[in-house]
Amino acid sequence: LRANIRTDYIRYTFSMSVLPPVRRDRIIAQLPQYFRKEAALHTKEDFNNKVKTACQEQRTGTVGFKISKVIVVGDLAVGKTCLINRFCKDAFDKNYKATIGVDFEMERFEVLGVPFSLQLWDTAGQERFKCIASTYYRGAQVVIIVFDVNDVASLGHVRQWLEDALKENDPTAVQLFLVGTKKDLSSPAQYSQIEQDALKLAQEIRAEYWAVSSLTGENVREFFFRVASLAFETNVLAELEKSGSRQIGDVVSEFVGPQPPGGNCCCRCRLGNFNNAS
Ligand SMILES: Nc1nc2c(ncn2[C@@H]2O[C@H](COP(=O)(O)OP(=O)(O)O)[C@@H](O)[C@H]2O)c(=O)[nH]1
Ligand SMILES: [Mg+2]
Repeated sequence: LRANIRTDYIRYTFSMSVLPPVRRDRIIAQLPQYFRKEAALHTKEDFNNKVKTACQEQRTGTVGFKISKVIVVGDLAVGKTCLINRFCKDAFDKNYKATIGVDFEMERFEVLGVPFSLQLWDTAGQERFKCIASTYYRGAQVVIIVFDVNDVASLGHVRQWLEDALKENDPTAVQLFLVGTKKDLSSPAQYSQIEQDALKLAQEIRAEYWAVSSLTGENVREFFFRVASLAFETNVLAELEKSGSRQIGDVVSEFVGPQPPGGNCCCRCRLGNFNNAS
């Protein structure tokens, strides 16, 4: 406990004295809405009341020092790096990273007045060889699986990416997003066709579905704000539960898509279809 307090103190001192204020365009005061109601992690219009109260009363414990790990996976060339660059640098297709191994970007937010950071991990092309190191996956709170809306095969590989990511994580604790990229390249007719399949898959694996274009920027900011908000909300609720002030019966995340057979479920259901198929 003593060591914890000390680390928190150091982090606090560090954040107070070294870090610049959060960018004005990273301030979240209202819950950003889902993209499609059929495949949303939850459909509430506002942040959980307990979370709002805790933030108002500054009872969010260590959440203000917390950094949530977000990993981005998916086939090579579906647009993972461009998606991260569009959000973090507001640029498209610049070669910011010519590194070997893995790399991450830090994005600092302020949610309901509380500082909150996302650590966005991007691969350096190892997905080409299907050999992403387990350290890349480990400890992820959010898993973003990316596919190209113009490439049906990349959607077909989503379950494999999910299985790889969940091997290293507690599947019940992971918040999952399925993101279709390069929306600018598809006609409305083509897009709506693949969206049907993507929504169905998102419901099966209990992911929140989004479609974006990193080229035009469509939905990119909205998407990451939603990720930050839901991750934050979950962290505050967990913190409240830890401190015992949460009442039994509260729901942290309520998935609204059809429930997979077998009722209440977590990872087994997420992977069930895949395992059956193989
Ligand atoms: N038209 C269009 N092209 C994109 C988009 N996102 C990525 N690309 C292109 O797709 C290719 C692969 O992108 P990249 O981000 O490197 O894919 P990664 O391998 O998944 O990281 C690049 O040539 C990008 O210019 C997009 O939203 N629209
Ligand atoms: Mg890349």
